[in-house]
Amino acid sequence: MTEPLNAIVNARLTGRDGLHSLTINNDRFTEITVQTSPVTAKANELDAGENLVTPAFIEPHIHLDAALTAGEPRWNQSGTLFEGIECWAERKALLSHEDVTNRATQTLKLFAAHGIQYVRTHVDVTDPSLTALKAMLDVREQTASFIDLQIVAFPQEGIWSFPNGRELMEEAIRLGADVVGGIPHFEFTRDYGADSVRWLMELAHKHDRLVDVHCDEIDDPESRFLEVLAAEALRLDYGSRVAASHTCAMGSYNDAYCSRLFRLLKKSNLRFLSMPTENLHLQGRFDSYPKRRGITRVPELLDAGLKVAFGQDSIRDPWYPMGNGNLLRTLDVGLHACHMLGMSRIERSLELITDNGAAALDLKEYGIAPGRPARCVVLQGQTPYEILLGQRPVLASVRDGKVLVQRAAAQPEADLILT
Ligand code: 17E
Ligand code: FE2
Repeated sequence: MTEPLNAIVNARLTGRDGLHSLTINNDRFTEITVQTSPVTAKANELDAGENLVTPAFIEPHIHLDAALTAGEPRWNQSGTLFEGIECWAERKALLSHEDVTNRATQTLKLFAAHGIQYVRTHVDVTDPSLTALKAMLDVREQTASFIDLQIVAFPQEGIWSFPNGRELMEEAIRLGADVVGGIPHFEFTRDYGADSVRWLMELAHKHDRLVDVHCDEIDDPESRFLEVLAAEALRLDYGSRVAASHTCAMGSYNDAYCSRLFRLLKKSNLRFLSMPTENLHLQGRFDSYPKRRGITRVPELLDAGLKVAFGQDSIRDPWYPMGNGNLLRTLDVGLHACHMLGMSRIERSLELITDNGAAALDLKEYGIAPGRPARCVVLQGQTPYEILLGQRPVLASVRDGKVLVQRAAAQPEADLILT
């Protein structure tokens, strides 16, 4: 580990003009001062090189227990969510503690190399041995120096539709899961789905846990569990602690229903997580043409004042064979898929992988401000537009005043020999 930094100099910050110095003391930012001109970095100062510096990236939705298992024991050929769940059930039967800890740790290191310092992972608890959950609790401890990890007790095969589903969820919470999950659209019936949402909200409320439900990840416009989740969040005054993940069906709802729904969503103040690369791949599979994108109404939710963040969901697993840990790639695809390449959207787009993720994860001490933990990333570019165009990996990731990751600037143009 390197010496602690005293400052980061020559930094651009979103929403402020000019260059800034961020001073650091005892792992925390102490002051942000405007520079009149670029300065030479002194010993124990990091030179941001006039690039944009943002809070550390957040991966708000990933399945680390399944990461890096694509093709084992077979490939998902149809590309549907449902075949993915079948492939995963076969792979799940082969899990061991080391298998899960190795793949999860490898993936978290890849994320850290891309400036991610906060991760929420779903872990399948529809397994009587809870092997993956127990392994992930160890991973949470072993990787704490470089990642803050939240663990969701995720019932992949249902709470109502899997033997002892409720007991397994309760046991996962007892063992130390941070977040209560759910999957109402996969339960056998609508009643099971709605009952499971009401039950999981009570469980979370009783044990003072966060909530993150895989909600309506299907192109069926009749899949309306989001309204149940939002109504429960409102009733329990719990909205800022509840995230609705995927909500793909909202891309298929009619506008009249959405108009009614949005009134409730605003009142309940739920958080939203959208996984654009994943759902472009998994959804629309039962359509001929025109084919739906299968992505929730991201710009409309943002314009309604709700917090939406993007996540990767998968990294080379039974649902999605791609993924490289670079959230800028996810952001780029998401902005395309959601018709969000207007410049005013691009300028605010980094919020989708930083501040909005912090709201979804209910992080208490996030952001670049005096008194907050000195955690940030130095990006390759001066503006969000430049950063999106390049999608180059972070130049540095700083955690609690120490440099966690540093790499040389990529200059692809310099490698080109034009004749
Ligand atoms: N499980 C699920 O239900 N949905 C997904 N998108 C993934 C796992 C990756
Ligand atoms: Fe997911």
